[in-house]
Amino acid sequence: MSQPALNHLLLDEKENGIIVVTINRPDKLNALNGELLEELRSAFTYIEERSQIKATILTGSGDKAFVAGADIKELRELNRQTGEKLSSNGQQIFSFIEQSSKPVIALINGYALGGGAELAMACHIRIATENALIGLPEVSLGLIPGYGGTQRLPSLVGISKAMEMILTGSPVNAEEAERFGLVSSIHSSETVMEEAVNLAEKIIKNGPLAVHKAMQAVLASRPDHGFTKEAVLFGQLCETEDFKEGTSAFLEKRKAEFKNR
Ligand code: CO8
Repeated sequence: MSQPALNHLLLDEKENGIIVVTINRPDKLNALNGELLEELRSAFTYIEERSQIKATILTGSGDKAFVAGADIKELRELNRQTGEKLSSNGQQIFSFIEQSSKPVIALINGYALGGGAELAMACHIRIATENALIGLPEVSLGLIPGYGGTQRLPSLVGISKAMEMILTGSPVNAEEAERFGLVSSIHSSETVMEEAVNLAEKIIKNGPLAVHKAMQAVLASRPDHGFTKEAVLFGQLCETEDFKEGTSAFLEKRKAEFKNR
């Protein structure tokens, strides 16, 4: 089986059974456009099918960002129907990553915002660099998280902190993220990849069937009934003036003026 052709992802398959997947759109802080999302699906399908691969490390290129969110330029074009559809399609891709039979470690090297935080939360373990900033700023664009963030964040940090993060849109730094249980450890940017590899090696020494069943059992602790609701609500916001204003303001590099309609 050969690697899929990819424009925005780099796949580095090591001999020890670990693959490093790097999201590679550094000029846009690795923002997730539609093509990139589909490439994530292809890459994780390849990883699932290739028996030599035992664990994945997912990171962003450059030292500034893991992923700065969904591509706001593409979001601006959405309407109610396409918004709901895109949200539910992204949810499916992230759930596919979460349901992978092999562990996925998110190495958060800088900004993990919006869809980027949601992608990291769909991974099984998150570790961060000291400069990581993790948050769900969608409300500042007149939106809500639409790739499962409203469902995964509360199960990681509890309802009150999740509400605070989602309603203020303010990010947490690496230390706060570790304190709230959003990441499991923090490392310098020089050592973080080595730490991720050590962690993956420790896991893949164990029985792969047991590792897979353990991940399934842990994930079964989270209720999954809110994902559809999140996509519907996301779609509803895509037909509001506030959403047009929020996304336009970001692209025009100005402050949004919301009108509550
Ligand atoms: N989308 C598109 N372009 C982006 C994004 C993004 N999310 N983030 C950064 N960029 C671009 C900038 O526009 C800029 O491009 P250009 O050079 O062409 O002007 C380039 O990346 C570099 O960014 P900045 O100049 O802004 O870099 P700064 O260091 O000044 O700031 C920040 C870094 C603070 C990260 C800033 O870029 C920022 O605030 N980015 C947006 C963060 C954000 O709001 N993310 C959430 C997006 S919404 C979302 O993720 C929804 C997910 C759910 C979708 C569900 C269904 C569709």
